[in-house]
Amino acid sequence: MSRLVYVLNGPNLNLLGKRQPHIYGHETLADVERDCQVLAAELGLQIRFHQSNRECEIIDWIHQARETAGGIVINPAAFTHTSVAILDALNTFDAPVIEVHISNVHKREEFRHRSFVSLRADGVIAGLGTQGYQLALRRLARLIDEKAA
Ligand code: CA2
Repeated sequence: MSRLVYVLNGPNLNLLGKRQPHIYGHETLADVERDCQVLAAELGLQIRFHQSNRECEIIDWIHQARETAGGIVINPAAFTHTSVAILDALNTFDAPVIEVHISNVHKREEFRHRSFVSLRADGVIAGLGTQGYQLALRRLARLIDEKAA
């Protein structure tokens, strides 16, 4: 299986570390990307790290991943709770998907408790801060290794 992993981030996550640090912490998305790249190299993964405020762009990256990737880590941000289109796109992807949320969505407003993406995700990480991305990459590396064995 391909060792290429897409790490996809939804709307407003470009503001990470710049607003609401009490909820999302002090790390910027550039910090998260750097940490993911370092870990990916250790795990023998290659990553494509993207963020968009546009649903269609996220869907296009999922379509690209269908052709090339062995897994997807996705924090769909607010699209988590609204987007059947992202769920449909993920349902066309045959390899593992891990959903990540920096905050514990279950401790927050009721509308954040429902996730369309969780209907497809093989695993969900919430409330572990930005470390959740690294844990998701470790899990994907394990799944890819197991499949290759
Ligand atoms: O906890 C998460 O990772 C979320 O996916 C973040 C989304 C939110 O809509 C989800 O319910 C949970 C919001 C992302 C917005 O990110 C910001 C970061 C810093 C400042 C402002 C927004």
